[in-house]
Amino acid sequence: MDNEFKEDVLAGLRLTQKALSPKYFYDAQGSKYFDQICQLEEYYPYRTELSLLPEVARELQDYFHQQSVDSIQLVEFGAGSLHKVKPVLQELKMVKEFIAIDISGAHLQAASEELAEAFPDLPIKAAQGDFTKPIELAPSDATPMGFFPGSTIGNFDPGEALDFLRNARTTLGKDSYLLLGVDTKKDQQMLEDAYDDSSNVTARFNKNILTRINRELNGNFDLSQFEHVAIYNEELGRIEMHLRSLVDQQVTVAGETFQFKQGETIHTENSYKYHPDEFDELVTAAGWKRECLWLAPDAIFSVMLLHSKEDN
Ligand code: AVI
Repeated sequence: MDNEFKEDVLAGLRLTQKALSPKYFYDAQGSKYFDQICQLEEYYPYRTELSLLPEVARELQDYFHQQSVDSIQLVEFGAGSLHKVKPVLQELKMVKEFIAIDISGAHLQAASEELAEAFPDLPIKAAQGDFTKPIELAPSDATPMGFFPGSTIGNFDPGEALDFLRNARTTLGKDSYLLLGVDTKKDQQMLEDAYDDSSNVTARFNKNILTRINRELNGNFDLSQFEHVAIYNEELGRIEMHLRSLVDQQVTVAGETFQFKQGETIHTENSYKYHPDEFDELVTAAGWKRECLWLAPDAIFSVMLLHSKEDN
């Protein structure tokens, strides 16, 4: 992991448009900052999706009854803190087992133990793994349903999102379902405020990647010489986060020196926003079919149920 982090960071800083992968935001401090972001007034996706989920789960219960599905094997991808699955489990009584997959094993283990206290009768399994690749699930008689909330799919480029959807179909198999949270296109100011909040929590979250590089890769980034930038790229339909150098400067990481011009940026994250119909093109191309769509008031967030009917 250390070596992969080092190679990825060095390769990213050698690019003409310097870039770092957003997956490296989430060290212990970065995960804490992300939890703080979720509590911000400006960051609407977290609370909006959370308030939609009880209704979604109640309607799913009726939908599955109509489909004669009476038991579900629920599989959460990139499970993290397991906040979003609680309202689903509370309402969707036909879930017979829950499997949480995440790259960070330690965080997931603690969250699963807490979940087990709230749902003592539910078999819960925490599996450490890269959920973006196909995974072998333990055989089950229950109908598999994947769960990928939070619009984390928006942090993938459309090509990567398509790969994720295809791989999820392979993992979940024939006649499976996928419940997805997808953030929508909306007023530009609302989007930019969500990623550049007035308390500067997102700025600290973004800059923390430099602190991590300093600590783990013997870097000497001076955080006061970089500013957080979040802009909506309308053409590509995505929020872009960058760290912009305030001066001409040079920075050393793992013994290699990098030059920065004043105003030059490191691109740290994309967060794509999709109209439901636009997202449907990815869904169809990946072999899924959208069965249900839930929109929050003013269509500021969407949750959708996908179904794969045919064999993979
Ligand atoms: C995790 N992911 C869905 C968040 C998002 O909204 O793209 C990450 C984030 N970045 C800045 N604020 C939140």
